Amino acid sequence: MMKKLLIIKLGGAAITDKKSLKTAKTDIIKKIAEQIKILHEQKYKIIIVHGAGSFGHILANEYGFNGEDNLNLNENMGLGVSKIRNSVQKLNQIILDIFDDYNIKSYSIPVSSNILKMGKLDGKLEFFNLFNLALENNLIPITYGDICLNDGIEKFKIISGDYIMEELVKKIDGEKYVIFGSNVDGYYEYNDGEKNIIHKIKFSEIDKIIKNKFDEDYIDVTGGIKGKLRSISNLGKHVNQVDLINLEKDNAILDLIDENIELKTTFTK
Ligand code: IP8
Repeated sequence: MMKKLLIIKLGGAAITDKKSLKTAKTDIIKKIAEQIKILHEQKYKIIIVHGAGSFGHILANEYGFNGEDNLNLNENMGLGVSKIRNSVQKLNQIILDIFDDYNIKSYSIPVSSNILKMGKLDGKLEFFNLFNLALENNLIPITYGDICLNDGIEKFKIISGDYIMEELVKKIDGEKYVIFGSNVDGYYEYNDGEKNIIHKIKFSEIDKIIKNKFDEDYIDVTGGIKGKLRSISNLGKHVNQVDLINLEKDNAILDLIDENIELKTTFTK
């Protein structure tokens, strides 16, 4: 039987300590590696996209890449681009090294090796073929939120892992299962001071939720949970289901695949 392609986002908050510059949660990354290894052995095709966490957002803020259009270019920004790119590459290397310890066949594909066209990844790019080719050869492509050179008014642009997820889902063929891993048990709201996980949300309801109040992480230059919900809403145009789970929990990915997980948010048509 053909196995689905799993496209898994490792959220920055799950794999790094977002408050502490360049601090990876290696224990969590090891837990994830264990599960990826098992799923790959079970013949799932897998693409990994990881966030930048404290290797990207803190520096991005410091150098003025705050989510607004970066039209007011100053000399410092070039230095920022260099430092941010270096730093997210370092996080990628930490993940690759841990995956390597588990003999996971990963293949790193950084988006910053592409020129963006008007702030977007160009659909015609060989870039996406690399993912297909890696998958065909039983490798696990791994990419991440990054800072890229841009052919447009803005010279540099931060590309979030969530946006990459959207593009991958559009451009990679086959049946896909999309998983967003975070450090929370799902999407939650506070009712009378109590935190409540919303277990099921329709893609069509997301716009309404975005207009409501929710937790916003101020150092997240790519929009925090709001940006994530927007991406999930866009993904709803291409897939039937997206699951949001807590990667800090042991075996969260395996339990989700085995339909043996209680706390999660499932987004559906
Ligand atoms: O953590 C952001 O990617 P994200 C990338 O997936 C940078 O939103 C460089 C801040």
